[in-house]
Amino acid sequence: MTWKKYWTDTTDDMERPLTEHISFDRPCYNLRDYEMNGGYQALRKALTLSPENITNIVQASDLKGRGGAGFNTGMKWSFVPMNGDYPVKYLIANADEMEPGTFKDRMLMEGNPHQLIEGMIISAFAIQANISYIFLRWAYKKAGRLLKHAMDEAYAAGYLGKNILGTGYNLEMYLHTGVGRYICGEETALLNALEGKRATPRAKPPFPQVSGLFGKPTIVNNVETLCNIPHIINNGPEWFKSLGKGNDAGTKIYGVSGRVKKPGLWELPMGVSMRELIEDCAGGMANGYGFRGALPGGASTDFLVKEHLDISLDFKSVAVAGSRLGTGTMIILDDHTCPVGFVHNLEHFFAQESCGWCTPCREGLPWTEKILLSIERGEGKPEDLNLLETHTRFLGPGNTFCALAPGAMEPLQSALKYFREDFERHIDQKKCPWR
Ligand code: L3W
Repeated sequence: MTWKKYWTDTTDDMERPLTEHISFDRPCYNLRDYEMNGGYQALRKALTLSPENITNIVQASDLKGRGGAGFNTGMKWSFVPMNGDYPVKYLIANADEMEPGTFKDRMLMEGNPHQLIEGMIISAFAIQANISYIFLRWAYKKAGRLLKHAMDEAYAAGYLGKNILGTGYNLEMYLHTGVGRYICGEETALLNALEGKRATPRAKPPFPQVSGLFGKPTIVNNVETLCNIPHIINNGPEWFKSLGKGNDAGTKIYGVSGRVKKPGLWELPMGVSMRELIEDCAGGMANGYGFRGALPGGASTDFLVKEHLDISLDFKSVAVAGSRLGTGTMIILDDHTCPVGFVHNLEHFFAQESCGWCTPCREGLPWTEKILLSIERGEGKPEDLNLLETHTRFLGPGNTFCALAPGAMEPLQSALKYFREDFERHIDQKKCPWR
């Protein structure tokens, strides 16, 4: 599958800074194309500003992390000690995109690799890091080739390496490919993997901003987050805020997958409604299929259902509705798909991807998966539903080392809430009603 099939170019005149130059006809792979479109002007401007000034601009823009958690980017940068006691610091692009249903960062890296590189150089300058890494998902081979080519071009043009554009600022950039584990998307597991250790999460605090890679101050940001930085520097924080519709600033690359007419990715104002995304962009449900629910931000978020169709897809509104915006790439549950089988499939993924470090996650996820499989096969018992609910609490926030298991419990706990009668029918009829 290639993202191109799933990307729809819309024709209205809305500003789409992240994808403006991502086009099938005229790809923006090379430095020359990128510069012709105004590329690296933001870096030139940033290098005339003080690092603190850049952090303040980013903080004022209200850019929030696009990897799933929505933490304020400028605030995160502001935690990095800048008093000269830490000469070694690192900037890392988290390109380990493995959240089910999520392929937005792949489009950004394959469609316009220099945009990420420019965002990284500005971000590294803001925290005065001299070493940066792109931690790339192993399966993203094409993105890897294009990024490597773009990095070589950036080195040759003096945007990377020693004495960047004659300013005295030095930055090395390395492309590091993971080996295909979901847990490496968790920032501290990523740091361990990069150090050559087993990819298990670390306790937080200390946060990576003060003690990260090799114990040095480190910023880890998602690809989409970093791609926004050149545009914020070029156009200012007020412009960025004006792009958003509701509670949040900027645009967002939203996605829809599942049985809709046109699955895809779209760059839209932060805060479009779920209805606009599903009906206007994705063309509504495929013929013969009805909408039952959606996981708004990849698999590790709670279901939203019909009554939520008019909510804004911003961090706060989705949280008020009982879920999380996550990565903003929605997976639709249709009325021909068994919700128990759907959730079992997700829990199978999470159980397989548990790093095994903490007991609740290592033991609880396979147990959860087993119960769901027995219900799906018609072998479930009435008391299994209470047991599953107990699991959602024991594997919930505060009981595990990282967000993997609590995230895995989100689709389950909300399925038990919204589709409970489906679970009960499996148990009563001793078979899956969809088979
Ligand atoms: C300093 C504090 N820093 C938080 C920083 C922290 C990190 C960022 C977010 O998980 C979620 C997860 C997935 N002082 C701080 C602080 N920070 N408090 O802010 O941290 P956190 O802990 O809120 O989230 P996280 O552990 O990074 C991210 C969910 O996103 N997800 C997305 C997954 C996406 C992929 C992918 O393929 N790209 O895997 C989907 O829903 O489940 O809950 O930098 O250091 N007091």
